[in-house]
Amino acid sequence: MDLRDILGIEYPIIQGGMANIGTAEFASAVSNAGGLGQISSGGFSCDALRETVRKTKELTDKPFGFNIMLMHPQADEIAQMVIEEGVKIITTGAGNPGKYIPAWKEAGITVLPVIPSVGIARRMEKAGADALIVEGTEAGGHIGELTTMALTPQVIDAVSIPVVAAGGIATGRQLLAAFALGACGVQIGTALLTADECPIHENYKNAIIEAKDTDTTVTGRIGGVPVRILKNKMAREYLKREKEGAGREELEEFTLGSLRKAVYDGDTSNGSLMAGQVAGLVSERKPVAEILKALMTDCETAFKNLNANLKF
Ligand code: TUI
Repeated sequence: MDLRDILGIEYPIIQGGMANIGTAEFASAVSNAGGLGQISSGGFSCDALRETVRKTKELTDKPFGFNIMLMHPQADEIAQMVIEEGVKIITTGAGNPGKYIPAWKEAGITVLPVIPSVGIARRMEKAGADALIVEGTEAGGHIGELTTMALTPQVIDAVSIPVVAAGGIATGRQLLAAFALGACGVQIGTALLTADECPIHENYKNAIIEAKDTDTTVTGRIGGVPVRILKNKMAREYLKREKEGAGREELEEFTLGSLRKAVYDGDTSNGSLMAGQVAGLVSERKPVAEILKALMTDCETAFKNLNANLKF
């Protein structure tokens, strides 16, 4: 099944639901460019998100998604609000959306949980998910243990619903690789952070552009929730607190508060600059439409090169 047919979009590319970043303006820019833009719930109140849904509908007549971050303190209210506002596509992250799926399906919503392992994939299929987004540990933000390369084919073998690959995808070559693994499309985040329409602070964009392959680290592996961010003073401070035995709640608050500092204030020392391992591949500022187009044309070129070079 082609992701374009499942979601009614031009390119098989979903914008990841990045906390504090998926505004009406950004999500609609991605949708207007032919991908699936997504409103992100992380960092916003339920009331603000209701307005965001209404505004996004004004800014695009194309399909768009709504990502529910399940650790959101208002997750229950948001899960109901999206039904009331007529959202058509929901993705979820950072938890198990099983209890909400029956009501969403009743409302005719297409549901794509983001999952980090085969066990959760199986549970989501049973719960009625329409497709899955398999996210590898290369991704930015809250992550699981397995890589996209290892996880994607194992989930595809375990379920019979379509699978989208996420984590570690920023180029046409990686898009092709995702298709080679059996995915029907991709979700990208880091590759969109430097887009002209992306609402993060210029300093955050510059940090992504300057990042090299080894510049991300994972906080929260010991005492909190694992989150991939760019290495900086904040990351060192977090890892130190974690080693000293800080509690999960303190660490979570530390991360989410710091994300705001990165996104809004451009504080690259004390902010939590969530980014995937592909930050080292992201080196240009471009409009969203150019990023998506380049992914597709580079994927096609890579495919032709494969045909020319791969002999059996
Ligand atoms: O959710 C994400 N990425 C995120 S959420 C986020 S906001 C945040 N900031 C600080 C701390 C915590 C959250 C930033 N980035 N990606 C999808 C994702 N989902 N990754 C991992 C999971 C996941 C984990 C456990 C999905 C399901 C799950 O199920 C556990 C269960 O209940 O069985």
